[in-house]
Amino acid sequence: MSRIRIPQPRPSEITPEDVWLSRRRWLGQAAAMGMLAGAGPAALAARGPDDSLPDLKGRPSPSYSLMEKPSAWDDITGYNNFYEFGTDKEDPRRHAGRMVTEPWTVEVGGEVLKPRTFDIDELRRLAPMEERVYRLRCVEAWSMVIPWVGYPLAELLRQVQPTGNARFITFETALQPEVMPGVKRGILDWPYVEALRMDEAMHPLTLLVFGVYGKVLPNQNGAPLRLAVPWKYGFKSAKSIVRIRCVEEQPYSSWMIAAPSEYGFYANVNPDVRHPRWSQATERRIGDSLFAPRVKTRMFNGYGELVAPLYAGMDLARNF
Ligand SMILES: Nc1nc2c(c(=O)[nH]1)N[C@H]1C(S)=C(S)[C@@H](COP(=O)(O)O)O[C@H]1N2
Ligand SMILES: [Mo]
Repeated sequence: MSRIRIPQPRPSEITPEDVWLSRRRWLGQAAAMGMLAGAGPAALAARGPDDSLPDLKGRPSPSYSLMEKPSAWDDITGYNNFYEFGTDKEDPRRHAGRMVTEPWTVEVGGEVLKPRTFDIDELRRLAPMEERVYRLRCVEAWSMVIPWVGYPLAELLRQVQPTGNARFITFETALQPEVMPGVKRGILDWPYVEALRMDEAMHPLTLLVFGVYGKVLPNQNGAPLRLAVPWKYGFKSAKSIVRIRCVEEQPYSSWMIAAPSEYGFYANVNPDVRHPRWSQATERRIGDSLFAPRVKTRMFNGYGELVAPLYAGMDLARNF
């Protein structure tokens, strides 16, 4: 574990200049509208979070947050990709309520010194919860701004102590075919599996997420725990995780198996590398008016100052 060097950004490096600019502009607007009193992104939702969900608050983490207005609760929880429940954006909200999320355990093993199965309550108490506003950029060229609640995945990995052989890590997600109409229809090689390189998994931006907007995750967003890896296309951020394994060889993810020419192992957001069937140069911001211009997609989804060193010397067109 100590062999893995975790980049520790200085505060001045954390937020690119244009984000700082939008932060100042946004603060000005928010102050003018009297919105700052309530503080926290939850106070800014067009329509607030669902009161029936239990609270899960996190300490705001400004150094890792975009200072942009979060997308509406309704978009974040009503326009989803969770193929186990179907391929329409409305399917997850319609069907995911039937997923059983209690009891829930996560088995962590493979190349680790202390393999262990954690109960979800144990995981919720493992480290202090933070609230981080991240951009989620889907490979389908749309994006949202989401206030996640969680802590760095590195906190969990510290507990199990990856061995020197651990070069990659896989995330296997829930498989409940009786309540998952998408699983019955094929589509992907189930269970949904994603993977990262070990240094990506240990990076302080890689968040293990338990909540959104100050509430525990709704099922359609990957309850009870999922990843948020904000510099990569959204499909890398596996939902409803049940098993984590540290491994030696580069694994195959479900999407790589389904369409190897379209979905690579790295899947770093990159405006210069086309998906074979569409450009990745711009994105549609969910919630914008139909007449709003598309937004330019940024290298590493705007997180380049933090993560570009991970890929020094790599050809990112080949390693897409
Ligand atoms: N288990 C699982 N995880 C998944 C997916 C999925 O289909 N199944 N879809 C991925 C994709 S393509 C995206 S864009 C994000 C969407 O997360 P959200 O619906 O919470 O915005 O989840 C990712 N995680
Ligand atoms: Mo996606």
